[in-house]
Amino acid sequence: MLPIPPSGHLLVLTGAGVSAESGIATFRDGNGLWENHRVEDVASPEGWQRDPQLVWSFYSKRRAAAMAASPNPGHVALADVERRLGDRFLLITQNVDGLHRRAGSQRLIEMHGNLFLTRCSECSRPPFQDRGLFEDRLPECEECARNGRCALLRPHIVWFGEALFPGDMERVQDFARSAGGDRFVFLAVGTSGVVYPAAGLVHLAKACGAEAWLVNAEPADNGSAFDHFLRGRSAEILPELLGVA
Ligand code: BV8
Repeated sequence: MLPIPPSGHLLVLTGAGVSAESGIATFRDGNGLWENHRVEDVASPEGWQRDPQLVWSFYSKRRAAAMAASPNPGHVALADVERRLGDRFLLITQNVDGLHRRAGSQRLIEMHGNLFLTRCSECSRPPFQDRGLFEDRLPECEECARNGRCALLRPHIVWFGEALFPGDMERVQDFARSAGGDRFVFLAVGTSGVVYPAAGLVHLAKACGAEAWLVNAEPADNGSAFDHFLRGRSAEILPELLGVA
């Protein structure tokens, strides 16, 4: 089990590997390719400008896959330990599939957005819940249409080359700084450690006194920054590691 005494803090970062055992493909499974497109090309403002229908097809397929998936024991274990630690726990995920929330996680930051939120690419209307599938048509903003403008709706996702949502990283920094006094554990699970700023969080946590653990099926790009590495499947390791088996 992770050494988290009653007064300790736990900061968790998850990546696509946590959802793999729910049947959701990871980014590097196909060597970062999706239907022969580089993910970075589809999940980017340039890709959106170049071919918005391809982008909506990419996200529609992932929406459908996420709707058909269920949380696995790794997601459930993280929701359970949150109930035990309360405000001494924070989960930040790179995943956009919504499975942490469906497993019951509430102290959760979806740093790269969520597949089931859509927003206007032009106006400032807030993102809204959307389970639509747009494989062969492009959704348009009704509010812009009412004002005589034509604007496309887009997934509320942080694409490569886009800034994270305001406040998300600050919330993580505040948590890490508040955690530094007592036993503070940083746990990264199911991530290749390739994408920034997520892959830099281990350095932030360690600068605040954290002991860093990595649970992953293979060594990660930023693996040398961790104090402990448990190689294996998150759905199997997390329940035992978090003492909720
Ligand atoms: C920004 C939404 C600045 C899309 C995503 C060069 C060097 C360093 C950085 C950069 C660089 N060039 C560009 C950058 C910046 C760039 C970046 O990091 N690029 C990478 C490719 C080098 N970052 C950005 O652009 C970020 N923004 O920097 O903004 C800025 C500031 C101000 C103003 C303007 C701009 C934004 C990054 C966000 C991109 N969006 N997601 C979508 O999901 O459709 S990232 C995308 O990759 C997903 O969120 C995914 O989660 C994430 C990371 O991948 P992983 O989660 O780690 O998944 P992966 O498949 O790689 O690995 C899975 C791991 O699990 C594997 O290791 C596998 O072994 C393991 N595994 C598998 N099964 C299991 C398992 N482990 C345990 N159990 C299992 N069962």
